[in-house]
Amino acid sequence: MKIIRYKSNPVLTKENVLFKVNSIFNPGAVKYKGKYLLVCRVEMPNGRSSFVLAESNDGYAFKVHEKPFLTPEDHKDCFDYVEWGIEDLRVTSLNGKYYLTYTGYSKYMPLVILAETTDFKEVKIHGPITEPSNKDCSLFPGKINGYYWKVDRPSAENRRDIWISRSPDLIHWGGYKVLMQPEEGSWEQDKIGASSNPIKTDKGWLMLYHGVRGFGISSLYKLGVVLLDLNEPWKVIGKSLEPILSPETEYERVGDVNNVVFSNGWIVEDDGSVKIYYSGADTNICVAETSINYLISVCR
Ligand code: M1P
Repeated sequence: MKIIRYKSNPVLTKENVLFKVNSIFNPGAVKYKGKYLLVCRVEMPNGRSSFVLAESNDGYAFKVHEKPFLTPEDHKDCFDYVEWGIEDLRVTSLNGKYYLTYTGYSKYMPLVILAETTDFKEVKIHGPITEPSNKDCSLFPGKINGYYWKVDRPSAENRRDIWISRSPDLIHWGGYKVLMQPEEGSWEQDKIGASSNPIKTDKGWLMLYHGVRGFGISSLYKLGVVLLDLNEPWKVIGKSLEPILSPETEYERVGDVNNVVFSNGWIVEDDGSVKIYYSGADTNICVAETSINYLISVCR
């Protein structure tokens, strides 16, 4: 199975949200109690983002909750670092809990916030786990060599590469290494960033990422995939030679930011198929389907 866009995309637009928002996009995704759960970014009328939950029995028809799930104001102990919004959340199931990593925006520039929940009602906010500037943080869904691992993108001074680091407790991080750099002269040449949490396969950790290339005054955001070594996850052992998803349809080409496909959530089914939740043009939520086998096969 290649990548197949759902025929009724987008699955969510701002018209599905019961309170006033400018847009709904960039969702984290997880299966919770048999349901598909999206933790969606909603840009509020003041231009700052919060998160709202949307749930579905089949992965296509979603109902958005009536109230926001998490807002900047919920961050009592670290409000200064999220005052301008919280964005692009990734969900990772670890140790019987769901860990949430997302971007906090403020006058200090973006940094990564860690939080955890068991029920998607009560959230324990741990606060920043990076300094600014940093974003696009995903956790590996298990320990490797006795450590937790994360990928992210330090962004200060125009850094544009993905880094990997390790931690004994998810709070204190070190052992930083460059994992991937954008390939010069290609579709990803300007910058890259990790998508959702890597998936463990018998061939390696499968990781989705976005790559950006500027064209005139706009930038094209596309998706690629890499395979990382199972025991030494800082080693890239395979990489898609071309993007696996590019902006093509009207709902990916035209919106608040034109020509963007961006993903921070995917769900693997028991049969090895994968639902990639993504946004078109920073304006809606879409789903595309593929399989683990296909994604591995394009990594050379
Ligand atoms: O507009 C496309 C994306 O731009 C940014 O992506 P990056 O993480 O590469 O900097 C983010 O603002 C993201 O939310 C947005 O979808």
